[in-house]
Amino acid sequence: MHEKSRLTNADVTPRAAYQNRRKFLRNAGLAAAASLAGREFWELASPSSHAIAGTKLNGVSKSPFSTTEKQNSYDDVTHYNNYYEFGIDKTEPAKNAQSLKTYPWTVSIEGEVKRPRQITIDEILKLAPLEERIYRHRCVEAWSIVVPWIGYSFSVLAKLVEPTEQAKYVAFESFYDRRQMPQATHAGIDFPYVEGLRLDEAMNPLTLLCVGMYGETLPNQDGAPVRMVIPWKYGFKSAKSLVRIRFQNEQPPTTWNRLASDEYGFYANVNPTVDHPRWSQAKERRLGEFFKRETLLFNGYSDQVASLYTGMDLKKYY
Ligand SMILES: Nc1nc2c(c(=O)[nH]1)N[C@H]1C(S)=C(S)[C@@H](COP(=O)(O)O)O[C@H]1N2
Ligand SMILES: [Mo]
Repeated sequence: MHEKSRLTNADVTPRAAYQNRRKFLRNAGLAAAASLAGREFWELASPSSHAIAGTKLNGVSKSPFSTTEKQNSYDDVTHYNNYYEFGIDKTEPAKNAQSLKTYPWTVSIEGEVKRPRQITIDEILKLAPLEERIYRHRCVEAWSIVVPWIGYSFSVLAKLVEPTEQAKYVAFESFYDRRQMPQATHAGIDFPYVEGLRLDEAMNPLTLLCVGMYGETLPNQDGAPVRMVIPWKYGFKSAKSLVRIRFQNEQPPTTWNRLASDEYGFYANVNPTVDHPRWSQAKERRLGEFFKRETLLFNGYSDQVASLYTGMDLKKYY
């Protein structure tokens, strides 16, 4: 991954100003909406505006999987992002992703399943009770954050479509549209962004189908309207803005592995003893903290996931 840039919020619209503007637009009514740009028109005209970024999610329960560690601020998590389709600088997605049209939205679930289907974001939001999962998130670039994500176990979705005996892996594909993502051509990687998991990894209860954070639907820069969160793996495994989920027999190609297979493996489990060729993975910097902290095997989730890798040489399957 490219060198990380320093965090500066100076040229990003403060959240309060952004929300006030939206409130004003909502109150301005439909007559005015006709003259507005596409996304804002949708916010006003759509009967299901609960699917729009930054909308409060109700009935969210707590989860025993949550950490009690101090959460990062909403501002940290929404202004220090990796979302290369919207630029490679950490501050760019907060600005550029606002143009992403996240409603209506459909995810195609296909491949080795008995019931392939298209599922809308409205259906995804209602498929299971929403849980808050406060997870550690560790980027391969050696920074980390603690985020109160919202969603439910990916296994819920998998059971809905009934994987066949042939399904051994799950491939995830992010949305890609050059017109909505003009910065993507400068990223130096091929889009759409693709990722994958072994089926048993995908079915682990920690693997989260994520629709929100901090009590609200996902901000665009964090992968609205639906993304993966796999907390024991490096952040790049958690694909944003999903449009396709494919169950299959073969191990799927993954974006960073395709680009540099010696640097980014398929498994990408957080492991302080397996260094990235260009930097050590032994320590990490929690955003907002000065001193580095030790990185934990499987990002501290060994109890839940170590058994998935019994008998595997983690230096070989990195
Ligand atoms: N489609 C897509 N998904 C992506 C990325 C990306 O560039 N494009 N970056 C990954 C990386 S490297 C990280 S660390 C996390 C960052 O998620 P966050 O910005 O919500 O913290 O998203 C992951 N998912
Ligand atoms: Mo990352």
